[in-house]
Amino acid sequence: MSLLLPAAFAQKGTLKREPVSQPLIKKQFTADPSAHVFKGRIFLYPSHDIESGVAENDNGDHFNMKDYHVYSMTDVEGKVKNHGVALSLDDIPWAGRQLWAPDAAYKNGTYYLYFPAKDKQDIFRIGVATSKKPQGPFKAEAEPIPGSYSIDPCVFRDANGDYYMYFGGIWGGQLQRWKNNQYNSTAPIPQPGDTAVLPRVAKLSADMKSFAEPVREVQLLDENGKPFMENDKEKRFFEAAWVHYYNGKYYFSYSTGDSHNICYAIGDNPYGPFTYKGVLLEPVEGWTNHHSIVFYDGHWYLFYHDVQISGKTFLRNVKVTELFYNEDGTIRKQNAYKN
Ligand code: FUB
Repeated sequence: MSLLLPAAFAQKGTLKREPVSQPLIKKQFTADPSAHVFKGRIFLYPSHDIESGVAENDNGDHFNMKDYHVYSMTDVEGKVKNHGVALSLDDIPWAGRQLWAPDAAYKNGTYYLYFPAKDKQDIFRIGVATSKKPQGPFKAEAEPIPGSYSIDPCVFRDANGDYYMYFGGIWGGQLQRWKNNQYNSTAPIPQPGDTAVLPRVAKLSADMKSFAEPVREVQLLDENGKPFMENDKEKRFFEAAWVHYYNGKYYFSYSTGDSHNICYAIGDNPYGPFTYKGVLLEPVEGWTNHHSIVFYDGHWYLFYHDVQISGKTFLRNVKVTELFYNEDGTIRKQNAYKN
């Protein structure tokens, strides 16, 4: 099979240090990997990065993705299967542009793909599409999820069968424009001295296609139980929420965006409060840092991305490394590079 990538991209290695792991997928650019175990396999729901010719800016307009592919594997060191196009922008009636980081969930024989896209008014909304197979193809609903906004949905299934969607991202993700679930197109990006913008959460309704309750802020607190300020750039929420459960606790992890960490906080229930515990993945090569955490075959894995293949911040490649906990439930910090 011929390589889909131009040879220059496939050969260019830009990392200044040696990475701990190699790209999982080399024939397409992939990012924001949401991993789930379905039917005994790891399924990956990544963004599909492309070179669209849009100039880079702080709004992220250059992340101009037009479809999703789903991947799966039985072994993190084995073959990764590309299941082909799972959903295209052209098949989403309400969407205008920019298919950003998706997630997936399963309930009662149906698989759900959740995805952010700008609507025809250029406002980010979150859509849902369904399939009888984890790899799709998925059929999008005619409208976005009512009351949804911003980017980076993460759907978490609690042990009692309730599902929660976490979402939000500041700057180009537009989260700063939403206060009390009302939109203000002129709201500025957060400034030093402002209280940090909080991620959002809502329980999903039984049909998985709407919110069962008003969207609320996720309470994210610093080590001293205080809200983060925008000045706390190394620790405050920016985008890329992910929630997992380990040993009786809920772990809320996220990217700090312009300081490029993946941090995590621990809470006692799906709404939090979540108290900051530290960095779990240090900055990777490239501007964005976005991850997921999944338990498979007796091991915990951290999926993430960097730009090892292309050297370009909007042409990323997905990777995986094992994740380890300390005895007290904290997570051992991952360095994406060998020391
Ligand atoms: O892939 C587009 C955006 O970049 C994602 O939605 C963010 O989390 C960042 O990774």
